[in-house]
Amino acid sequence: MKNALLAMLVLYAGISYAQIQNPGFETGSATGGYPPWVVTNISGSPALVDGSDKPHTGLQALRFFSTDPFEVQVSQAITGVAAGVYHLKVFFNMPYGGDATTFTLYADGGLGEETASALSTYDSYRSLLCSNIVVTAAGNLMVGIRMAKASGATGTSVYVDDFSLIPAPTGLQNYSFEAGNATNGWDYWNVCVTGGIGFPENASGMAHTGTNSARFYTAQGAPFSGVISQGLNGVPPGRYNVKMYYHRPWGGDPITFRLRTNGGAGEKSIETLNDSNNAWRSLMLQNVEVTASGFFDIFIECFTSGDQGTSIYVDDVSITNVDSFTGLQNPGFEAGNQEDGWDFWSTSVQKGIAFEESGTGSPHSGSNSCRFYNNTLGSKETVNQEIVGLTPGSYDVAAWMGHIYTGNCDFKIRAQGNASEVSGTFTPPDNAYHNYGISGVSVGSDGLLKVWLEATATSGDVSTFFDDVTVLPTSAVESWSLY
Ligand SMILES: [Ca+2]
Ligand SMILES: [Ca+2]
Ligand SMILES: [Ca+2]
Repeated sequence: MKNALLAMLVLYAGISYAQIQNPGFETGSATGGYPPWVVTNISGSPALVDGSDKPHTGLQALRFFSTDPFEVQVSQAITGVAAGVYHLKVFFNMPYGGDATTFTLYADGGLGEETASALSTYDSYRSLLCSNIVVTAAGNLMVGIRMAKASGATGTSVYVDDFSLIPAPTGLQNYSFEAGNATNGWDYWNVCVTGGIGFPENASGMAHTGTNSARFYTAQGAPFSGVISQGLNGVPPGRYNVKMYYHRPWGGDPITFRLRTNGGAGEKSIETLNDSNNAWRSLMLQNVEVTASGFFDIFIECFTSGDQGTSIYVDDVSITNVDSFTGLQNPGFEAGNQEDGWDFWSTSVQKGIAFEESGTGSPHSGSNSCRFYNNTLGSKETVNQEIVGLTPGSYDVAAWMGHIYTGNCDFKIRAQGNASEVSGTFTPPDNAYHNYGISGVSVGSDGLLKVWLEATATSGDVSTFFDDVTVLPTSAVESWSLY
């Protein structure tokens, strides 16, 4: 179905549109103001002071100063904007430090306010992007930024410069973070601090693919939270898998990564704790519905308690239409990058195909399996799949499992449809492959079944393998050994 927004974008392609006036605060002064910008003190009374010492470009920037808490807004009403979808970008700065200040960029094109926020305590200029502002046929657009210093008693200067209004392209942009950098912003992405202490940093030379990725540096002894986000539009309606790669190559604090999306049918999220990572890992959210609006918000959130300094990297975000995917995908871990269809929710997943030792541990069939390496007692690794399109009824879930090295492990299969979760734990007596399964998992009218395969190290050094997963109606199971 052709998206109505695509048609709107075609309409204004090549047509000039009314722009933001005095976007770089080059006209005016701290004493006379910067028309047509309107300053409103929401709380407190910060002073509008000369910002010519730290312009982002040109000779001047907007600057407020206060020792006390405040919230101030600067805004501008624009008329005659061609109907369509836009992104709004601005640069903000706290070059002298001070008390933590939240910068909230906002815009309203007639359908209500869109916002994007970042937190700063001390930093150079950073960019902030507010996505998918729909300007209606009336052509009116309100743009502005609010700066809120919630507490503290330190003299604090906040700077803003270079607003820009950008016609929004359709679909996912700059998926591999190859365009842009930490100070100008990665094109079409927000890479923003949302809590604690840290800042975006250049990531050249550390990439999952290409030469760049998105990166945060988090300070020692301070908690941190950040978000890497993009608002897509013009995405054809349907079901999508959303996947991203993350990395924490220098050690440091455990990081929780959360992938959160909204395609118009409500939020959906998945998260993983990364506490022993030394390689790129993936996180995938499955079966996200994008509605006819074509808007699709993707947020990659990361959190740390902050005892140690840490660098966090994210690269290669993808969206894959899975409308044609029904039933169990890639049951033998043979397809593509081994993980097609599966979300490896894991800290130490390795490729089964790379296994070169003799004895058990080779794939049960084909040339691949799902391999986890567990060298920490009690470490648990999970691979999961959210299966859609099943006929309602009772199902059995089984898989072949094996392990190698001196240690031992427990395997677990969990599955949930429209009733309580069914699970089974299995402790193989030896290192051979065994087929274990669970029975009687109820699938309802939505045809949805979530399956998790888990391996937990119970002693020593152990690599565990899953292969040849089956999901079959209970009545079809006659010859399995079910435990
Ligand atoms: Ca300027
Ligand atoms: Ca890249
Ligand atoms: Ca296989």
